[in-house]
Amino acid sequence: MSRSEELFKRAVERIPGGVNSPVRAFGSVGATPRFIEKADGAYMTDADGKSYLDFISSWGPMILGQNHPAIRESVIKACENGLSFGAATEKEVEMAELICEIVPSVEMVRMVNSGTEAVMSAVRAARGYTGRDKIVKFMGCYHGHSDALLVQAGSGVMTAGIPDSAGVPAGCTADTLSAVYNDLASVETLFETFPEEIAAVIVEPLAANMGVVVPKEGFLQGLRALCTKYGAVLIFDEVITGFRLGIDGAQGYYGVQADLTTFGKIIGAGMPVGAYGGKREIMERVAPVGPVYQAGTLSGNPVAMAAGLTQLRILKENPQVYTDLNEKGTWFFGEMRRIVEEAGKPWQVNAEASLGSLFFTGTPVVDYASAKTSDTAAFSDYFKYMLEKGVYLGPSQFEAMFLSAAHTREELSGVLELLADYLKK
Ligand code: KE4
Repeated sequence: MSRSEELFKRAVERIPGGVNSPVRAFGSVGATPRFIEKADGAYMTDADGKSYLDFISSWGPMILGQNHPAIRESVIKACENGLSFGAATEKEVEMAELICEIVPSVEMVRMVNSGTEAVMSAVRAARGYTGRDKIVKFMGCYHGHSDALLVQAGSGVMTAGIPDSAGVPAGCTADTLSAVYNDLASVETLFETFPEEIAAVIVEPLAANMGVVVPKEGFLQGLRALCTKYGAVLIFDEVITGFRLGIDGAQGYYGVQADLTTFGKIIGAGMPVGAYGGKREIMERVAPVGPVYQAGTLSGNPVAMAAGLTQLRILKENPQVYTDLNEKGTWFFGEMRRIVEEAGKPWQVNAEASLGSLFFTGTPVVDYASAKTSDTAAFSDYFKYMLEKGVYLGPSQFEAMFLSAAHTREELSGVLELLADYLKK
């Protein structure tokens, strides 16, 4: 029995599914999860000493690669001053100033401890600011596990095939309206039906939790216009895209400004960090200056801020990182598409910048319904083949591949060869 199998056997006794987050369980791909011992650059090494080229990057945070020396050193240095104070610190001011400097639509920002918290808080701020109750989300988008957002969600919810979570009272989702990603008419209909009741529209500006689904031309611009017309808050959930598509995220990449934006992942560089921010007039409704309550013992934790500040400063001071990363992504996913076509397979490769997904369906994937036409059994077979060959993909058809600055073209060429061999099977 491998160490991972031994550890998994123990884990399932004391942790639901043996994991602290469902997408790690490998349940949907029918394999034993690998228990990871360490990671460096583009590689992770499991408890049995086997190394994998890593396409998870901790689900996005490790854009510069794992175990980056400067980030590691900043964490160690911060630890020497203590781990947490429950009091204001200079690093929180620096982080807030840096985010507001980098993202033009963000005038004020509040740190929290996860993307879930960031989204939950942003939705509450939008409701408090507008005095309205309803929110619009898109089927297949995932915004963390707060009650109101667990409606036809993507990521682990979609992977598990549970359209909505048990344990969420009907009242918690009664004001959550679902629209179709890339379908502006589905949003317009909701606004026409509830012209003065919709507090916010929340969207992944580049969807990455039903696999990668790229916004159609005009989709984001249309959401911006509808929210402005009806006085609703446009929330961009940039937990994945923030500081990934470019230094100013999807807003800079697609040229559409949100009223509120949620962040996570990259801003913590692997430490537990989330944030929400945007228009001053909205954020000043948040306690203690306003009536919208939100709090957190470890929010703005100085060690986590040290990690995030180091990563964001490296990204801000080295724009070439994005040029190289996005060119690498365009090449890699373009090659994947070419190899799939040359193999005569109908599969779809959706990609944008350093994010991409191979969907096992002949249907163009533009929304939740088309993503769900994918053959998840075929994906599982592909996943296990790649894992055996030392390539660690997200263990779900409905997750993205994340490239980092640490992935070399030589290593990626090796993955493309494995894909070509696999498709010949
Ligand atoms: P967290 O609470 O997991 O930090 O963030 C929730 C969240 C919010 N918004 C978006 C767009 C997200 O992608 C996420 C979390 N992403 C998943 C991966 N698709 C996290 C992985 C997991 O659940 O273990």
